[in-house]
Amino acid sequence: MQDADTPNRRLTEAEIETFWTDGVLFLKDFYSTKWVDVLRRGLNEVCGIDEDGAQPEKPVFRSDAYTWHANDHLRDFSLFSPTAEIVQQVLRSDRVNFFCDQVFVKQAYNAERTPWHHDFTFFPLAGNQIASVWTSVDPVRSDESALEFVLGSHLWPQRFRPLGVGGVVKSVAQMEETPDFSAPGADYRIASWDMQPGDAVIFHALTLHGSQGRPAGRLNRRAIATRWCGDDARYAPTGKELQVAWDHGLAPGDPIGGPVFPELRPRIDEAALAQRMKGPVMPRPEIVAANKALAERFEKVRV
Ligand SMILES: O=C(O)CCC(=O)C(=O)O
Repeated sequence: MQDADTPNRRLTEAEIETFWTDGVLFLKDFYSTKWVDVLRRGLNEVCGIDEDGAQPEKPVFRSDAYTWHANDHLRDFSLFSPTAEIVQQVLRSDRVNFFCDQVFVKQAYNAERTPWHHDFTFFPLAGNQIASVWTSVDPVRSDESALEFVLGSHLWPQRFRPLGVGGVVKSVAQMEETPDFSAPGADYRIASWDMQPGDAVIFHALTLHGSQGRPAGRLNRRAIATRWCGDDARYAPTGKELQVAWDHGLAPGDPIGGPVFPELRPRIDEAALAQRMKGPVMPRPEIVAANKALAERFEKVRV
């Protein structure tokens, strides 16, 4: 199996401290053009985008998770780019497991905002060493379609209600509604960066974030977030969070690991990845059906 690429430099202690103080760290020129290219191909394939073709008449906001199981470009980007190693540094973790990828493609002229949220309440996970790395293969500006972060919010005690497509609540726990942190008069420290392809942001799973829409006249914004677990992360499902349709064999409280959430640091778990390296691994239909039934059952008990 190939080795993962090494990051172009080590993070300084001050940068790692910034991550733990602000909940987010901007990484200029983190991905080489090789990885931007691999990612662009993967996102185009997964989202059916033809770069030379006409823009869609009805622009959409596409969000798909766990695409690395079926798409080889996104598998390679997730497993073999320098991401796991930078996560290991930031999380000050011995071990790093890949949890999943999630693609976020705002097609041209899609003015839809990604609402403020923190990822933690969407994940079937517990722990403090959980982070995401977000990057876009298209330039983004801080005043449109780049992610915006509420600095320091990962240290707040609140857990805000996770809302999925159509306003469906993605948790069974009682949680408060997320305020509009960018409303006029709201007084929060909000940070966002103009980003070029290759730039990335790494942020804590509890850091509140969102993004503005892609205004008319700009092309697609093709982005991905890869999600990562460090030493203290545990599997902690309640039934409604980002569901997993692959057989991972984990029980609540188990450390993250195995073929679905492979360990990549300190070394790549080759045995766990053997099947995926042979070819796509599709979701198990019976697990998809069981997840759907579980979510519907919870839907009836609205929180
Ligand atoms: O790209 C976006 O608009 C949203 C990304 C996001 O919320 C995330 O990565 O958690």
